[in-house]
Amino acid sequence: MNLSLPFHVADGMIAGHRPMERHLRDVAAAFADQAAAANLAADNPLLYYVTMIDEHNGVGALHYALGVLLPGKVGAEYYMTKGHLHAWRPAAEVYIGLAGQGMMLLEHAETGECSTAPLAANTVVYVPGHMAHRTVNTGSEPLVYWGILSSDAGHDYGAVGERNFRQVVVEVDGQPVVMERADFLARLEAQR
Ligand code: S6P
Ligand code: ZN
Repeated sequence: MNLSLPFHVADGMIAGHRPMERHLRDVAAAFADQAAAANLAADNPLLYYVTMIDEHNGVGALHYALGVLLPGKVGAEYYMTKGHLHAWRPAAEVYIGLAGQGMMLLEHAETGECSTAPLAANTVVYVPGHMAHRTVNTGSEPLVYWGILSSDAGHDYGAVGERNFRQVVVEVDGQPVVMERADFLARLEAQR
């Protein structure tokens, strides 16, 4: 049993473990600007990779994952993760930022209440249970972070896949801005 694992902040790799990669086409449906996503589909750039350590299981055990979200945008919307709820809704999670600059979008599964939290080097974020969570890279360097959660949490991508998040993080005049998706879509429509 591995109780100690060396990892490298510089590239977000854990020795002896192969990360799971997500490319644009895996996440394309989540981006508001579908025309911009379609333009990038042929290149299908890598958006992020995650190494999940899920070898410890049972009551009280923890899973933990090292994520690397690359810098970039689809239209004006920053690169982001698919986002998910935990299958066991009450399960919370702690994110520890190691490098880069970004934020998390949080949205309550039942009440729809939205909040944002900065996630960056030297920042820790507590994600309460019942909150869908998505990571967004608003900087120019890779955003590297640990996520630590109960081994019983599980990942549920279904609800987020259907509803998406109510808010988007987009670049306006060179700055990251959190906006209602509906307002951003109206802006896009007005520009066409
Ligand atoms: C695991 C933790 C993260 C995410 C990673 C990718 O519970 O929340 O490691 O898996 O940020 O996001 P997603 O939504 O594609 O799993
Ligand atoms: Zn999670």
